[in-house]
Amino acid sequence: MKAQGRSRVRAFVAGAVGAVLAFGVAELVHGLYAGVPSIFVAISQTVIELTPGGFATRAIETLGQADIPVLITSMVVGALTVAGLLAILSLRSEIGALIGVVVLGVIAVIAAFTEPAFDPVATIATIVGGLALGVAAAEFLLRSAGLRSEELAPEPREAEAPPTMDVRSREAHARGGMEVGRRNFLLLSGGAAVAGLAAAGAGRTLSVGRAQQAAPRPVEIPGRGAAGSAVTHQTLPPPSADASIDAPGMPPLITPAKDFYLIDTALTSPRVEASTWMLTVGGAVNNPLKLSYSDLLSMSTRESDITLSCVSNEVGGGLISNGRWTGVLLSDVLKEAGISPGDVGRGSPAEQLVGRSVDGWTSGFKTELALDGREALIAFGLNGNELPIEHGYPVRLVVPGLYGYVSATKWLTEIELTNWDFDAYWIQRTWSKEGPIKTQSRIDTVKDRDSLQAGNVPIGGVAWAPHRGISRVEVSTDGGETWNEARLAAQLDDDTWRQYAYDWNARPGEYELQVRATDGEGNTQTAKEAPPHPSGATGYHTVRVTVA
Ligand SMILES: Nc1nc2c(c(=O)[nH]1)N[C@H]1C(S)=C(S)[C@@H](COP(=O)(O)O)O[C@H]1N2
Ligand SMILES: [Mo]
Repeated sequence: MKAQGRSRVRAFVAGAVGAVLAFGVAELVHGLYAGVPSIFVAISQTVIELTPGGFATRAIETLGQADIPVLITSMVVGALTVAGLLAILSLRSEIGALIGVVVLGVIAVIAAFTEPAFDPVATIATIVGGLALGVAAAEFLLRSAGLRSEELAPEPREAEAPPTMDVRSREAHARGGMEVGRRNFLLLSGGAAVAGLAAAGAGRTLSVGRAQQAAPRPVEIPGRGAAGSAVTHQTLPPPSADASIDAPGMPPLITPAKDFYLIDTALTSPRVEASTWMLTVGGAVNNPLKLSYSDLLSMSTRESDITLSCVSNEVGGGLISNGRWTGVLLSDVLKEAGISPGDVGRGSPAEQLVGRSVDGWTSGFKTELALDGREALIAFGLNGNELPIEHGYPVRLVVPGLYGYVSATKWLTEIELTNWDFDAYWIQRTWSKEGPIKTQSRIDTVKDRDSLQAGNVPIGGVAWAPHRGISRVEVSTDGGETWNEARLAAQLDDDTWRQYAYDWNARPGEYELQVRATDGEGNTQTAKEAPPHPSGATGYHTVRVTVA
């Protein structure tokens, strides 16, 4: 029994080491040649995509934040476990184990083929080669552990045997295999595992180095400033000073690109070349279009200040940022495609505008929202520079007033007009079909559990109700019993957040600070608390402080 247990452990180790080598080599090939996707990332990505809605949706929606380490760890543990179990299985049925390996290979191929861009021959070769190496290594370890001899010999006195450094120990030969002592088995497996990890590490380093984007370049529009053209390129003046309130902790009015919140389902951002990028505008349009990057830049462009927010943002959370976007009006492109407002009403075949990404991700919203005068953009610039890769380079959608999950497709490659039946990525995963951004406000200058000095304390932050604008912000210092009018910075745009501050004369005591905003239509945000799922969090941001 004991000997059998030990065989199993060794077989498991052999299989796991084989998996490390297989993934290590695949990762190294990926590092050396971008045409082969990271098989590990591809499989993890497929796991994300296949995870159904409900419980998992929040975890996935916020993958951009903290859950990647969790996912990677479970993927590694899962892969090693499967490989280890297959090696144990191979002790009884080599055919069974081999079938298992083939199944793994097929899964890897399918996963890799869902990656945006790859070289199929090299990818298959890498998967087959990696698996072959992994199997060979596991097989070698199984043999050197004496687990491939005709019958499993008991392991006599091995513990007492003096440790020996020669791999092909005589003692092992005597029993018909090439069994090595425990220490040598550990050395061999450890060495192979280290080699696999080194290959993986080298591959990662190479691919990360390749993915590093030079600092985003300034947006350059050929022909900007040319006289006598029907095409216009509208830029914005710097925000006026009165659009910002100066208080410690207040977020900048326009979020620097490097601080812009990041949410997507991509484990690694797709790399799309602007020179080969194409946008298809199709579906229920009269005049299907194919636009290159330079086609897009030869249309009228504009800058627009638009606050983007994630539906997963908790009350008081940071999944919201304000950008100065450069792009082409979605309505101009739809016009070129032969769409007019009369074509997109309820029940029409063009009722929904679906944005598709190179990675297959989709968003969808009422087409009429792109035609009602709001500055919905096909955007290629953020804060004067080209889009950062992780924010959708070269081109994405930005629609004022809608949460990102229904509208803000990054790495945009296709716009399809279709009827309302189609459900986009997060809708299939149980989030609301329509995603208007809810009126919300946040206290930034004071943090929960702060201990403050008595005296003047500015309670300030941001309030937002994009496309409706903010007309009023009130602050309570007594948990919502009474409310004080906050002063408002000038509204940069109805599509952006608005800064506010209330100058509080704080006296010693314990306080519950709250904020509430009223939008441009006169509706005050609801006090009713709701979680982000399925249509966005509500309730008042509450901060408890002690004043001494
Ligand atoms: N291709 C792609 N586009 C996407 C997503 C995604 O997962 N894939 N996530 C969306 C969501 S949920 C949000 S909130 C915004 C976030 O944009 P940002 O990362 O630039 O802030 O992008 C949207 N666009
Ligand atoms: Mo989102």
